[in-house]
Amino acid sequence: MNRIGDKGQLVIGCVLLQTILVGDSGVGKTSLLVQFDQGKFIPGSFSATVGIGFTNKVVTVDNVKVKLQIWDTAGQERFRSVTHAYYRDAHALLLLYDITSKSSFDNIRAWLTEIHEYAQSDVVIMLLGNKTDMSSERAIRRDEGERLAREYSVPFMETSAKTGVNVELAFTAVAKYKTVYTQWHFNTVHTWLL
Ligand SMILES: Nc1nc2c(ncn2[C@@H]2O[C@H](COP(=O)(O)OP(=O)(O)OP(=O)(O)O)[C@@H](O)[C@H]2O)c(=O)[nH]1
Ligand SMILES: [Mg+2]
Repeated sequence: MNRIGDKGQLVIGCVLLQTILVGDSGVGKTSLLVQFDQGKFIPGSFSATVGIGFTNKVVTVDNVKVKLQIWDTAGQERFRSVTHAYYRDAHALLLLYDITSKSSFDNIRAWLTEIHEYAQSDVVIMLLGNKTDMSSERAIRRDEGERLAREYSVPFMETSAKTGVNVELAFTAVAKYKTVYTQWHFNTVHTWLL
């Protein structure tokens, strides 16, 4: 899938990036994906994901087309064994907590233990504190999220699936971290199929 990039360079190939959304039930994984995919937020009653769902979305990162195949997992404990099966093939992982829920933040360490057990060692992990629009109910300060992310050497962002703040940025950031490319020739970018 070769094409000419916007700076006139030849772009070769297309990268497939398998990305997985994980975190406690109710933190906003499905909402984040809907906001990223369709640019909308559906308010109202919470409908927990059953099993797993997936969405494809193509983003362009530094002139490289990246096809994100995003798996939206169920946070509920009873679906955990289904989710484990998907960790192994994931290149990138978005781990969410809800800034208004201390328990969802406290559970991040357990999620990271699980990730290290089941995922590939080179998986790119990004920690996201979601629901920043609910500032009056905030239970976890931004710097607490930053500190935890630093402890595990993972990038961190606060997002809102409702307003869309940082949603696109979070997905393109993981694509950027994981997209492998080299300046192959003076004006040629070469990409690998992951
Ligand atoms: N205000 C606000 N509400 C949100 C946000 N993200 C999600 N919600 C709400 O939080 C509830 C749970 O959101 P979901 O996206 O279904 O949560 P989930 O993480 O997919 O939950 P499981 O599928 O059970 O794992 C819903 O009522 C959403 O409307 C956000 O950024 N801001
Ligand atoms: Mg869900």
